[in-house]
Amino acid sequence: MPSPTERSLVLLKPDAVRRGLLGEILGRFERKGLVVEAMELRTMDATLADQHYADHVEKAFYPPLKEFMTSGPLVALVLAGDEVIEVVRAMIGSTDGRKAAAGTIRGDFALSNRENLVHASDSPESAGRELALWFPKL
Ligand code: FUP
Repeated sequence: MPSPTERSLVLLKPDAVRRGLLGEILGRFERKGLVVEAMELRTMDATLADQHYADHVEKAFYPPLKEFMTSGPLVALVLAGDEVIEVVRAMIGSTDGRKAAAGTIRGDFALSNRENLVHASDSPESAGRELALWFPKL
């Protein structure tokens, strides 16, 4: 039996929506060969922010992060493909857009450690948790 295709929870953050970069970012994932299994424009509320960033709620950077993430609509995606979690993490680059490698999404389009355009699950465990949070019916 082949193993089921892996899934990742990806968010195109409010800065990506405001800056008109949805097509650019989504196009990169599509051209890579990843499959969009679900896609929804929605605004994160405070409760969802605290759940999504459960590991970060106590950190000093969390209040402004929460403010940013709830500041407007974002696009929540389920992407599927072979080793999609690792593949998407490589495509988005490191957290700080100023340090992210050229050729990555953050490296090419972000200049901030907070407004960095994309979230993507970083492990199978976080993908499972985040997919259940954002797309409980899937
Ligand atoms: P990443 O997995 O690359 O999104 O990064 P983290 O899980 O470490 O951080 C989650 C989000 O917190 C980042 F996308 C941006 C924000 N953040 C800050 O605002 N300041 C920091 O110093 C670190 C992270």
